[in-house]
Amino acid sequence: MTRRLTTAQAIIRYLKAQHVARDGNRQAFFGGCFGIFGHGNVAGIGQALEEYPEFPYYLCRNEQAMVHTAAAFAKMSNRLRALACTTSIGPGATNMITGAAAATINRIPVLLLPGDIFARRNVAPLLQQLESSSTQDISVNDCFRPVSRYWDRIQRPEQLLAALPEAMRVLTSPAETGTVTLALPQDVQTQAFDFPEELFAERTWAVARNRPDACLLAEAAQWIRTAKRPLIIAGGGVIYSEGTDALASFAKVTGIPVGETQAGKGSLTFDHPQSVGAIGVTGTSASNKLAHEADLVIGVGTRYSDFTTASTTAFQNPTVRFVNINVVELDAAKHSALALLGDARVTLEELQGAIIGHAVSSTYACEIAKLRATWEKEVDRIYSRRIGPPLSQAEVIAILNSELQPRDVIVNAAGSLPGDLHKLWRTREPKSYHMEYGYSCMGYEIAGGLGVKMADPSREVYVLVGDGSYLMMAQEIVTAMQESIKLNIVVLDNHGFSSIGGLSRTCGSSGFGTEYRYRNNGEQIAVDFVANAASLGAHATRATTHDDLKSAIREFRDRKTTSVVVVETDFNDRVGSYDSWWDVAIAEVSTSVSVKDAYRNYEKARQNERRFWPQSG
Ligand SMILES: Cc1ncc(C[n+]2csc(CCOP(=O)(O)OP(=O)(O)O)c2C)c(N)n1
Ligand SMILES: [Mg+2]
Repeated sequence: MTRRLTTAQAIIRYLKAQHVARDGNRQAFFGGCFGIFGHGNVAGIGQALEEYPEFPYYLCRNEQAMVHTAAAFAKMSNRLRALACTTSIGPGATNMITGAAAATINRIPVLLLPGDIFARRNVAPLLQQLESSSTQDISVNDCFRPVSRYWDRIQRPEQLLAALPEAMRVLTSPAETGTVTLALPQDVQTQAFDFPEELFAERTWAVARNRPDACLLAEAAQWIRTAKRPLIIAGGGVIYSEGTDALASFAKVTGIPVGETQAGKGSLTFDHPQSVGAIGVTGTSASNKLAHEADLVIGVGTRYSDFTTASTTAFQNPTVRFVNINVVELDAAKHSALALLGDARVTLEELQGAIIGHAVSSTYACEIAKLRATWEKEVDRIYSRRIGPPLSQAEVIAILNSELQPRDVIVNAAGSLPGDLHKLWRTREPKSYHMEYGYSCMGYEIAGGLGVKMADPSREVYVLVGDGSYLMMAQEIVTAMQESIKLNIVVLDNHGFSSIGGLSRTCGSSGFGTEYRYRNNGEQIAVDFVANAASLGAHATRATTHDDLKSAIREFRDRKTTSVVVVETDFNDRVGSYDSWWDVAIAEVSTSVSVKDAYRNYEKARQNERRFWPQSG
C-alpha cells in the first residue's frame, strides 16, 4: 500500500504521527509548526500545512525568534515535545542559525525545515542563492551543519524514508538531542512520490531511562562514603529527567549540599535544608565556599560550563575528584570523573540505595546550615534595600519574587539579570525558573516566553527583559497577540548594557560602547518602551516606584492578554559576586594604567585555574 504525496505533504503527515513515551506516559511529540513563508517554502511546506490544518501552523515575526520559541517549548516540556520551524531559502533560513546554535548548546530538541535551492539546478542562480566557483553542491544551509546534531539535505522524495526516522531518533534521544535540520530544496518539496503507508503509521519513540554500570555505581557509592566534604552540582539534567524529588530525597538522607547551575535552578526548592543555591560565577557565598573545599563533586546532569566551574577555579581542594551522572558521555567524562552514564533520576535512586545509612558528618552538616543561614540573610538584606527611583534591579527581582505564585514561571536569558536571578531568585517549584544560559542569547526572552506559555498554558509566565534584549527582539509581542497567548513582560530599562558596562570596567576599561547615548551631545537616548509595546498591541504601562511596580504586577494577573510594564533601573547598582571569578581575557599591553592593573590581577587570578586529573582510591 502506498500513498502518493509531495515530499512536503509526506513530512507533515509523518510529523503528525510521531509520539514519545517515558515511564508509560505517551503524547504527541510535535505541537505544530512555526514559520515564515517565501518562495523557498510557500508552495511546498506551505501548501502541505494548509492541507493538514490539524497540524497547527503559527506565523511568527522573525525566524530566529521562532527557533527560540520552539526551544523554550521543548525545554518547558522536559524535551518530550517539540515544534518544527519552516523557512524560505536564503535569509529566512540563515536567520535561524542563532536559534539553532542556542538549542544545540542547551541540548534542546528543535526541528528546522529551511527551504533550499533547486535540486535540478537549471535555473541557478536563484534569488538569494550563494554561488561557489568550486562546487554546486553548496548553499547557505550548509551553515547549519556545525550547529545541528543531525543535518540532512533531501535531494529526492524517497530519501525521507531514511532521513525522517533518523531525525526523530536524534530529537528524542536524551543524549543526542539538539537542533535537527532537514534542508528542503524547493523543487523537491513539491515532487510527488508513492510513499509506503507504513511511514505514516502512528509511531511511539520510547525515551529510555538508562541505568549506569553496576560496578561503577558501587565504586561511586564507596567514594561518597569516604568523602568528607561532598557537594552535588545539579544541572538541567535533573529537571529534564523529572529527577527533582529523587534529588531532594538523596540530599535529605545523605545531608550532601546541592548547588545549582542556571539550567538546574529549581532542582531543589530554595528552602530545602541542603539547598545552597546558585553555584559558580553567579553563585551564592554558601555554594562557592563549599565548592572551594569539596573533596568530592557529584555533578548531576551538568555540562560544567565556565560559569559553573568559575572557569575551573571553583574547586581548590588538591585531591578533589568527580562523580558525574549524565546521559551524555561527553559530559559524564568531564574532569576525569568516575562516569555514571545514565538518567539522572534513576541513577540517583540507585545511588541512594547503594549508600543506605550513610550521611555527612555533624560538623559538615552544621557548617552547611550556617552557610545557608548567612546566605539567606544576605538575600534578605539585598531584597530590603531601597534606592531611587530609579529602582535597583535587585529591588525589581524582590518585588517579583514576593508577588509571584510558586507555579508562575520567570523567563530570562541575557544581560545582568541572569546573574542576579541565579543568586537571588527563591525558587519554589522546579519548572518556575526558565533561563537560557547555555547561549545567553539576547532576544530569547519574549520569544522564549511564548514557547513556555504554549507548553503550559495553565501557568502565568513573566518575561524579564533588559532594554538591550528588548530592542533586539520584541516583535513577537505581535505573535502573542495574534495567538491570544498571554505574557507578562517586565522591561528593565537602564539605557544600555549594564552587564557589559560593568564587565568592561572590571577589565580596566571605561564601559566603552555600552550606553545608549546620542553621538552629537552625549545625552541619554530615552526610548519610549511603553509606546513601543503598546504599538505592537500589548497593554503597556510604566512603573517608577516600588509601589507602582507592585500594583502593575497585581493588575496583570487578571488581564487576559499580554501586558508590558517598563521600569527604569539603575545602570550602576549591581549585586556583587561571592567568592568567584570568571576568565575574561584582558589586553596584555595597553597605554591605560587601569588596563595594566587589571591585566596584572588577571594573570594572578588565572593561576587558580585547574586541570583535574584522575585521583586514585
Ligand atoms: C545576541 C547577543 N549579542 C550580544 C551579546 C553580548 N551581551 C551580553 S549581555 C549584553 C547587554 C544586554 O543588555 P540589556 O538587555 O539591556 O541588559 P543589561 O546588561 O542592561 O542588564 C550584551 C550585548 C549576547 N549575549 N547576545
Ligand atoms: Mg540594559
